[in-house]
Amino acid sequence: MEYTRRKFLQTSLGALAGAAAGGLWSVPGWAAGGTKLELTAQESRIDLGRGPAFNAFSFNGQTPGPVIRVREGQELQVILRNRLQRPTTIHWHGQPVPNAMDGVPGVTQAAVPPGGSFTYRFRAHPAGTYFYHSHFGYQLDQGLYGALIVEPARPVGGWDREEVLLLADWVLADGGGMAPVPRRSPMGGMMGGGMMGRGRMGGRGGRGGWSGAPGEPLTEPYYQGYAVNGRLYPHGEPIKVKKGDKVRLRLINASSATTYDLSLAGHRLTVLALDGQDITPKTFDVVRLAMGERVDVEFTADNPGAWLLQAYDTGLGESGLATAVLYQGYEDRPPNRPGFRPGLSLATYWDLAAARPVAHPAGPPQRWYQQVLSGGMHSPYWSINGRMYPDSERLGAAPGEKVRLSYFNRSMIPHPMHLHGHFFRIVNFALPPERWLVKDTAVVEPMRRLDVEFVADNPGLWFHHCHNLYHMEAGMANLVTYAGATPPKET
Ligand SMILES: [Cu+2]
Repeated sequence: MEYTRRKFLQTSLGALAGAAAGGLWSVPGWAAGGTKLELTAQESRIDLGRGPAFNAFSFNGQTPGPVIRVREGQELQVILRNRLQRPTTIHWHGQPVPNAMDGVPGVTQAAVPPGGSFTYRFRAHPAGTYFYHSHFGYQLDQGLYGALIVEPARPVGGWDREEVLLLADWVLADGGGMAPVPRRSPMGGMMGGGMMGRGRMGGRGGRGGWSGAPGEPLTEPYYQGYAVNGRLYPHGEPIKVKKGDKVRLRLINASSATTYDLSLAGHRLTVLALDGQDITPKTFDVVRLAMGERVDVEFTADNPGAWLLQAYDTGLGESGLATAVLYQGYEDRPPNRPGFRPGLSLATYWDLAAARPVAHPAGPPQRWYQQVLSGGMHSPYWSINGRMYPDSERLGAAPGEKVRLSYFNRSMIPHPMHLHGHFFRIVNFALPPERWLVKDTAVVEPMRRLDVEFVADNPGLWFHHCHNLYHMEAGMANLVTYAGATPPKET
């Protein structure tokens, strides 16, 4: 998805002149004013460019679905039409939408039945990089997701081009992530995990082969490909640059069970934003994205050549996640791979701070919940405080209260914990609270503790869960509740 500064100016001028934005954003169904569109969830033939084509799910016939771009403060209206043979919903990951628009079946709405439709309506706020995805069953691992970009109310320039890169793990078989393919054993959770070690330790495809007893949750599959914007390397669109260009990449990890450590050969990456929220820019060799996280980075095209932006350890070359960055005059050269070697700098939460002071109430929290994350050993189930959704606890909050969650990861793999409807701050005693990172998804590393705090400012019943889809479906979820909030009646 190419998006140049010139195009941006044209669009801004067009909007000033009151012209329809249709066409400029490459969003089918985009109406005048740029706030209304339709997303049809349907079964589609998926061709990632390599490997067999197979049947999985799409929005409007494409996976990822169309990039939705909206201006901060504008109302976004999306009509979801369900042409699947099972229920579905859409969740607006990271956007603090009104509770009824949050898209969690059985919590904020009744799932949209086959043949049915539902209109999502909310004011896009705040600006940043987000995504949307089905929150029903395993549909996230079957192709139902797309990018949601909220442009700042006042345009911020400074980039010659901008690319949205949506990263996804794939099983190349009918049904996608639900296909009857070899899966990691629950013990595999001990070994493989979400980041380093994946692929290499697992062995692709052949080994493992665990399939649960009937009625037990699925464990994660051995993925067969890692796509950037729905294409496997080298079949994707390369990023074409000219010497001197300043390039912004909006990286979105829509994967169900894969964390990426990304590096761009010949360049370093300057991190601009995490989960859509600006940070004080800082430059690294490697940038990590867990499931559900978004990272905005920029680089200056000052090293002409053909280069790969690549994820470590999803496999090298054609088996891994990669996309080419080609300078003018180097379009036909084979791209150089990044050298993953000891001593590279890796962006962690502890190296980064909010770009501007963001008010955070001082003093002790009014509510403080311990959240012990465990499971995966000899069992396909995952839990918080030993309980599995829907039989999990409810974390009560009242409007205006400051709530702290202390995560203790008592397992050997990381869990990217995601809270709906709110941003939280990552507690970091090395920084004053107003500079703590503002995020909606935070990775709790194996056998470690991580604390977050949020202000209860969006009443409702909110899902809180691990964004590894297979952990979520295996119980690792609970609810934040405000007094009086009740789930919708199932139809
Ligand atoms: Cu998890």
